[in-house]
Amino acid sequence: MEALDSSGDMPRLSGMYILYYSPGACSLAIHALLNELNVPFELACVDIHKTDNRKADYLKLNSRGQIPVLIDGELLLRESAAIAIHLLTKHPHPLLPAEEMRRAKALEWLAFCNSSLHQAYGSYFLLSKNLKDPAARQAACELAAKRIGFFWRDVEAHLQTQPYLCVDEVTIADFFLTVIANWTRLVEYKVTLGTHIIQLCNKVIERPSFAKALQTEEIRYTLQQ
Ligand SMILES: N[C@@H](CCC(=O)N[C@@H](CS)C(=O)NCC(=O)O)C(=O)O
Repeated sequence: MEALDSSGDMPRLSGMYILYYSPGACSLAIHALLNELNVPFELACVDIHKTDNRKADYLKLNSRGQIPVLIDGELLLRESAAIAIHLLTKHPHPLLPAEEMRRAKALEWLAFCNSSLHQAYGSYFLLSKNLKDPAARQAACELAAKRIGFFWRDVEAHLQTQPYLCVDEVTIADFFLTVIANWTRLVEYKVTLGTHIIQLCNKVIERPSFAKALQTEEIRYTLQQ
């Protein structure tokens, strides 16, 4: 799976989506969604751990150097929530319910996962990677980990009486939640995932679409309480 051709030009395959992804990153939710929708797509690996996303050819696609990018014909789309909504608008599916109230709640939880929760981990990773002074690093990372824990406690409380974020229906928000939960093993400080969160994630990873995406990206999925 090549990210780009050597000229840095964007590959265009007619009638096929192209997803630029990094293994296990937030792009995994889009990858699983494309499987779930059963639409033709091509994957292009841009491994953020190898800093492929900082290379000039990728920066031509996304000047922010972030994953994911979706190519849909002439459309180049960044921001995973926008990509998810675009795909689910083009290919209506229960992962984004049609009924107004349910749809609104699914979008609310998608926004929470994609902004608040994702960003809490993003802050932790940024600080842990870049702060060199050990005491400053410890203080900042502990604070960032506390914020992650705060959000997970809120989710766990919400799930006490229901299996998914939107009551009894799995939605795209659960896909994002499941991807992000797997980043917890990368946090050096104690972050507890409640039993209801783990049950939700286990149900999501059993879905053939999600399992296939994990297998393709060669991701080990391990949640610890
Ligand atoms: N709001 C963006 C966030 C994207 C994002 O932060 N992606 C991460 C991977 S999960 C990334 O590309 N990190 C590498 C970097 O920012 O340099 C989205 O949802 O698409």
